[in-house]
Amino acid sequence: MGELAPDNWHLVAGGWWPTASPTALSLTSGPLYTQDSMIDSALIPPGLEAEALGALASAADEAAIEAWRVQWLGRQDGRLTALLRSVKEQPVESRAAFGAAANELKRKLESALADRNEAIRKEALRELSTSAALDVTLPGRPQAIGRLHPVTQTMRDIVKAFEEMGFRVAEGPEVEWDRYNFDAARIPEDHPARDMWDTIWVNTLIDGKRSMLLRTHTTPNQIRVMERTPEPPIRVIVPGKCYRQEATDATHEWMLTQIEALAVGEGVRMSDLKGVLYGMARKLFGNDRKIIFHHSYFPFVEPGVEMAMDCFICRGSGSDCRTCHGTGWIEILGAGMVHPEIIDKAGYDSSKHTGFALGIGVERVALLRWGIEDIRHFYQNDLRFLAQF
Ligand code: FA5
Repeated sequence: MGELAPDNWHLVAGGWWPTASPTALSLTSGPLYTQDSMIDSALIPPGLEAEALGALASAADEAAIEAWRVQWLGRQDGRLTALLRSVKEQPVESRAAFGAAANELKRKLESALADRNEAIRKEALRELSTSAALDVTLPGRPQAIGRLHPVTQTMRDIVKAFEEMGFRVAEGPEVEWDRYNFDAARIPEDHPARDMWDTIWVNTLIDGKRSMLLRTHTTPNQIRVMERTPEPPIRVIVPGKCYRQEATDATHEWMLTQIEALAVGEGVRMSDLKGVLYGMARKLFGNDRKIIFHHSYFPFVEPGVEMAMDCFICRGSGSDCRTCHGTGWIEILGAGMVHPEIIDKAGYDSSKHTGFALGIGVERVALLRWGIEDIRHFYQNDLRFLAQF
């Protein structure tokens, strides 16, 4: 379109439109009129359709197409919208024909817009598949789904077994005071029993003394729980990590997980302790595994026992099995009746209240469950090992 108005046309919404004069309608037709168009060029400015379609064809991306849509079909200021609005200004005798022609043009432009959008989308996909050498028809890569560490799984199963027997769960600190880890458990300084736990100390002196350590067992939580409980009954378990300066081997790690269990009340007996241990073992291993109790010494219980299960590697035969060190058994926990002195120190009356306590090694239980021959696999973070559980 030129700057000067052709005869009988006026400027509407950025384009030239026939004037409302009936004579004008018969006078307009021109070189821009497209042969295949069904749109009457006597009513709609010649070249308008060609101009719109030409602009659409040269819109090369989604943003340009959107700009075109707003310019031509936009509800507010679209050129075609303005054309349609101008229908009511047309003389009555040509109004219907004008409206039909304008609507026909609108339909054409909308259809051309849809085609152009589709063409651009296909072109983008084609480009992506060649330029990025991406085969969009390939199935997606499966996502690796994480899972709980086998020691965590085992810990949760033991906790659940105890919860089903009426125990509640408590927590205690991993960095512990000497007096909870040892003194309150009847292991004073220079007591030979301290050698049973090769301790990792925190390098902080209080009154010139090492007083803080990484707890060597979960037993200090027996004391912490009793301190917080004015009156028995108590039925509690305390799971958590412990640390020892160990020379590691197939069944010993320097970091281990224990679950402490404590039951205090009137008339609690050794047979209750054995009942709880059999209950737990049956839940975790079924009825087939063999269990053995040995007498053992722990300063905080009297009497004390250790519970072991038949070795899954040598099937209990011993010989030169490196997992059970030839004994045929793998020890999984220490236990016993809470020492009366500890009951009394907690403010209870040991002539009335008795209790049992036990400390399970969770990694050992996990070894037995899955027949793993070396405890050190657990913390080497080798996914080929961990992904099996
Ligand atoms: C104790 O730690 C006592 N506190 C247990 C106890 C609690 C006895 C309450 C009586 C009453 P012991 O050092 O034996 O005991 O350890 C208990 C269990 O932890 C062992 O049976 C074993 O299963 C596990 N365990 C001990 N040391 C290690 C280690 N280095 N690596 C892996 N597991 C271990």
